[in-house]
Amino acid sequence: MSREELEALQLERLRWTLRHAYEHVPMYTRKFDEHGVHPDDLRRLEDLAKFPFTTKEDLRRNYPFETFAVPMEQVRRVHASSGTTGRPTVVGYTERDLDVWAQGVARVLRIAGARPGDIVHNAYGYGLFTGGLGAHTGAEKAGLTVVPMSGGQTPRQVQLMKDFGSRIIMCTPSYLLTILDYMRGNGMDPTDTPIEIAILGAEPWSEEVRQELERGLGVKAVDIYGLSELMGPGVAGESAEHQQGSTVWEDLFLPEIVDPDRLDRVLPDGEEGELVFTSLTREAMPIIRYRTKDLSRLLPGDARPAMRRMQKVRSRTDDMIILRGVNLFPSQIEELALRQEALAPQYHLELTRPKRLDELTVVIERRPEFDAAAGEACGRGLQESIKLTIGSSVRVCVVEPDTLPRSEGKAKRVHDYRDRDVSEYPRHERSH
Ligand code: DLL
Repeated sequence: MSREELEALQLERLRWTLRHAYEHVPMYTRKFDEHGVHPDDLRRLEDLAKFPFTTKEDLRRNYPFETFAVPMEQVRRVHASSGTTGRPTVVGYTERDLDVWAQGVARVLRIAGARPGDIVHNAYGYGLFTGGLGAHTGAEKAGLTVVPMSGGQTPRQVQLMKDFGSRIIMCTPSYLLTILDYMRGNGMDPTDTPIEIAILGAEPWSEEVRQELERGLGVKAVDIYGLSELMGPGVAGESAEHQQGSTVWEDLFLPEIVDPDRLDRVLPDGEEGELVFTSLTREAMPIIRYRTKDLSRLLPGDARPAMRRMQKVRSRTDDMIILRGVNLFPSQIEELALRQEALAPQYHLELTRPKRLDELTVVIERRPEFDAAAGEACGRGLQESIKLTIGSSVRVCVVEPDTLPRSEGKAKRVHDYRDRDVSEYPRHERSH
């Protein structure tokens, strides 16, 4: 499809989506009316900028099913986000929505290099989280064989991927680090598995982690992006040939980049800002201009020239730590840490407020092949490089190998103790 043909299709689908949302979801009727817009006001794709945004808060307020645009007898499945604070957000799918979702993931598998006969080891968590079932149905749709492992039970995962000859693994990048670590720690050669391709997502991961995993396991690691509010994994996927950001399935989702501080401003391609998506085919739960909080930029297509790519998401607007006036993102620290040869990609960021000022401690493991002195030296190196490149003074606490908890799904990197009493701080924080 040429870009012109794609845009014509987008316009037609967008018109349908706006009308469907306005006519069947009271939340959208209200929002459009309050905003003084009507679906008929959309004449060109650019007119979408006139329509109001949708936020996670909007979805929470309409918990559980008020955002559904079809009667319940047409809803075949629901998923929900983890909802660490307050109510989860619920997502519904019609039969056709489930089919489109599977297609989205199947396309990701295809540009990642999957071919008929491949066995897919699926270690995304099954359940309300969209990762497990999303990857599962996508792999089936792509005509592959799925092993529905879910997360956890690492020794068994390793055994079965070897026994079954799985060529592809799908899991979070932090869980693949856990698998790599487990193999190294148990005297196995991590390159001695049948896995050739790892399709990783659900959390930010740096180029440094990509290299660590590719070298450590002898695989090609590509990105898969998505979020439950839009459907789940498979909104975009990265080509194994280029490894330069994920192609957005623009016939299914319309991406925009907006200035996170001035939301009325849609930014041109190439500029960094907050990703905003509008669904183009969803029946059960159309979503209009959903603010993802993910920071990215739109780039020209590579593997599928008519469709734009999104730069790999390294941070979210709500991940940003403001440390004594300096803004920093966990991903920046990860990148700097992995340039220190004796430091491992297992780390926590701890925020405390011992006196009245915020402090940040990077708690990071030493790699087992280095001694304590080398670890300490690299810890000092990391502290200096953070000061130099980000401008913040932080503490770095290098801990023994294999002492931080390992991730089986999405890793929790930032631990915020600022509102806690000092007596509740982790032990190494109390002495300062
Ligand atoms: O994490 C869906 C998913 C499952 C994507 C499996 C890929 C693989 P949620 O739990 O709703 O859905 O979380 C969505 O996770 O807004 C991003 O902040 C983050 N995220 C997802 N994929 C990536 C990625 C799933 N490839 C939120 N890189 C999103 C960076 C990602 N962040």
